[in-house]
Amino acid sequence: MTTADGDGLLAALRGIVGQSHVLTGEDTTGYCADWTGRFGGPTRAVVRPADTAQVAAVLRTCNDAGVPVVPQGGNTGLVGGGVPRNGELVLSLRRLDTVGTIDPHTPSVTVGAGVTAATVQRVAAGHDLALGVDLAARDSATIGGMVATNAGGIHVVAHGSMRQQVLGVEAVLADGTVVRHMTGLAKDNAGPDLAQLLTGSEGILAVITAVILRLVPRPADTAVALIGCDDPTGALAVVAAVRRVRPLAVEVMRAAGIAMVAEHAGVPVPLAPLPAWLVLVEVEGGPTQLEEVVGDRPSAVAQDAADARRLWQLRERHTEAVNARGVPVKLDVTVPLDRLGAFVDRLDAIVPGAISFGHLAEGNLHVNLLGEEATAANEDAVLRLVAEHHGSIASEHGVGVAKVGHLHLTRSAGEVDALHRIRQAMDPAGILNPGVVLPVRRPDR
Ligand code: 2HG
Ligand code: ZN
Repeated sequence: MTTADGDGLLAALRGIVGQSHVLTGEDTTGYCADWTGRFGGPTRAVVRPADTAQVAAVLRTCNDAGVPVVPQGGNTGLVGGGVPRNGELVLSLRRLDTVGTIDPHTPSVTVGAGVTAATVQRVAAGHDLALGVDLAARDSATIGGMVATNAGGIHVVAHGSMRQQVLGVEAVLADGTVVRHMTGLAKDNAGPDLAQLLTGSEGILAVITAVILRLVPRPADTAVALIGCDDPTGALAVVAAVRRVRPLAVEVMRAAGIAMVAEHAGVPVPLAPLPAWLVLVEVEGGPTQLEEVVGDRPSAVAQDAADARRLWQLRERHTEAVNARGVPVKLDVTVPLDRLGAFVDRLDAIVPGAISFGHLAEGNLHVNLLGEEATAANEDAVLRLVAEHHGSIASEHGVGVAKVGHLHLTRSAGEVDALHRIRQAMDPAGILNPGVVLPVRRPDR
């Protein structure tokens, strides 16, 4: 059997995963574009393995044939790291959806890469536990993709990003070698940590097939409030106040974004007049926990669960409201909190129409450029502004293909070179997600 030609390759892949799990032509549509419509391209085929052994066989076959592969989870990424660009094979991990039993002692669960965040939350809730990371795309985002991109979301202030949740990993290298470290031990320092190396590696070092996730206690009660502020300084005062209780989420929005969501989704805004800055806080405990946080600021404190959901919708429906206005340029950045005000002043001068919102406690702003402002020149100007303010150009969505050209603003030449060397060692033929995170290096380098 030769796999160098397309037909031979597809026949070999069908032999591994079965006829119906190698998709071609129109059947690949849902796998070829990202959620915003900004990134994507054709694929020669989408391959849907059922288990780790099949992932290994698919990768071995592709490696031998020199065929590039894009690993894909729930396809909720926003930087073009999980969709084909130029005919690459898509390796969909969604069928790896096994959920193991929960370990109640070191609260944790073993899951396949294709299990969604919402499924883990549901299973964990049955044991009064929760996954420490939660995000708006919970119903589609898969654990493999969330680990591969080190997803953050709304509870980072309480539990950290995916990096802090990973206790073990199973992955397949480009040549089909399966590597496992699935002890799930709370302490385990026997050498460099493979799980941490792969967390945030965006599919360029290996394909994650399973992980052990730490689980956190599920809070018995939570309280939610929307708080109005005049400016970033006022918003940061809320962050300082909420850190004195037990914060679960500290989210920021601005008047233009809230007005856009209210109009798009028909969600009522409980504050009038609309403040320039709005902070949505969720804390552990009852509404009394919020008294000092709210102080005498304009606020709406949720009276019941339905109220809380409505307030959260104002935040979580930003992404779809932005999308309804056209294809955005999304800039997911971190700015040190002590420079947030200065950064925002300059940002507003460069892109006055931008919709920015995000995870305030970490200084993570999602700057969405729309319409005439969605240009490469504005993207470049904003990312340079972030670097000038000592921030990161990739906060929680990853580098993908979107920010490869700007990586040098955040990572030193020495770091980038080290990453190239690690990649070269783990995937010598360079078949895994070429062009993502790092620019493609020619073989003679
Ligand atoms: C969020 O926090 C997501 O809602 C998406 O990270 C951000 O749409 C965006 O720009
Ligand atoms: Zn976010």
